[in-house]
Amino acid sequence: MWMRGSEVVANKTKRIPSVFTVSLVFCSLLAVTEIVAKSNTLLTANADAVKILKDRLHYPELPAEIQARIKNMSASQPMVGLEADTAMAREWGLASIGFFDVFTRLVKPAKPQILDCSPKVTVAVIDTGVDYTHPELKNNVWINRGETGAWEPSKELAAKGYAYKCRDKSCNGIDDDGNGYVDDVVGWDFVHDIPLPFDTHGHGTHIAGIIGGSAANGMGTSGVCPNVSLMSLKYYDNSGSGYNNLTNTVRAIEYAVANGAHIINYSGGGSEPAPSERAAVELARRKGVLFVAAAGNDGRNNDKIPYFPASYPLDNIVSVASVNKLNHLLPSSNFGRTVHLAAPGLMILSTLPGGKFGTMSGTSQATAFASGAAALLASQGEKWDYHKVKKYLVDGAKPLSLSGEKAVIAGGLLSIPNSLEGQIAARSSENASIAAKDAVPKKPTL
Ligand SMILES: [Ca+2]
Ligand SMILES: [Ca+2]
Repeated sequence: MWMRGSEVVANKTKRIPSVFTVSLVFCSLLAVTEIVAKSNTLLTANADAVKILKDRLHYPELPAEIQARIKNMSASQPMVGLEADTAMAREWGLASIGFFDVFTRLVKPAKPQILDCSPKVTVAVIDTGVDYTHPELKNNVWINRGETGAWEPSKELAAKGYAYKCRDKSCNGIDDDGNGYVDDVVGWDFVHDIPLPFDTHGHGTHIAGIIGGSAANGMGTSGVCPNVSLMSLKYYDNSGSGYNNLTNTVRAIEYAVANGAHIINYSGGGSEPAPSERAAVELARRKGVLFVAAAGNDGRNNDKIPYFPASYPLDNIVSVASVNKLNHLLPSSNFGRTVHLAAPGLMILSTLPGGKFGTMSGTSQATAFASGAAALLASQGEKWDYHKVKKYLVDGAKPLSLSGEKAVIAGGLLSIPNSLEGQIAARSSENASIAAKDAVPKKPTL
């Protein structure tokens, strides 16, 4: 079949994670790592996740080490709970976005108008997969309820001699919820087309931890929205072709939209547009999904040389640049009037596969901070509306001296307190106008 010009372009297009440095600091960095090593109860999870994962050992694509870890997961146990997270002080990003102005060190709201992050909010992490067995992430795994629960083969199937080892919807080999994916309980691995989107790279797990790592469990740090539901969608394979990574990106976006994600985090991209990808982000827009995307790490102006998907001119996209501790744009970060926000992106401490922690840098990490903030705003009891949440993020940004062409639309840095205050103010002004309308008499009083 002949390909149209645009599809030839798509063939060359690469979609790669927007990270530029990785520091996999394992055993020596943190006391956290020692805790992980000593405890035999850290691989506990909610009962669903334990059952689901244990039933998945027959997937040969997973490395033996990971299969062994899943096999050794223990049954659900109470979390250690309500203990300040040991590494929180080392993670400068949360402090930089004003997180501790509105949340305590146990990540409880410091003001009565502010609500906790809600598990009803779902963020799809379209990335290299996620280590959903990580002690910081396992309690925040999105579960597809259409693929859980006891199951028995029908009499017809049994009569045909079908032998089912698994008597649960999560592993019966049937697409119980009819969404086109068999046994997709925690998301999907589009690279291998299997239901286990496990991360063997590190990038996706790092991103997931910034968005929604657990708080007050005495280890690691905290995500910006530490109770959010994290849907894991693996699109990236570093040995795969650019075309495959793009195709898998499109499928992952479509999955996220069809399966209830409010926010999509896409910490990746490439320099060439692709009609199929744009159509998928437009679909997300029509379905009311916010698409938070990395501005890219080429150190250039996206207004002149765009970076996709961040640069598609769609109003559900939030494009994010990265800054350091001094609020200077990283030299590697893209910028421009088509970039919405800046967020922390240098040496960010977060989760890594295997129960580990380490730092990574780039607009990928900045993007995850913005997604976490969007999830927090979505948790405040207001009807979900991506327009509003994007506005709170952009209007609430803290002005920085990003000048000239290096400015971004918001004029600066993601600010959790400002965005939450903007949301509270908008809500009270809406309530006031409703009250004023109610106060108007229905008939003139003569
Ligand atoms: Ca399904
Ligand atoms: Ca099933």
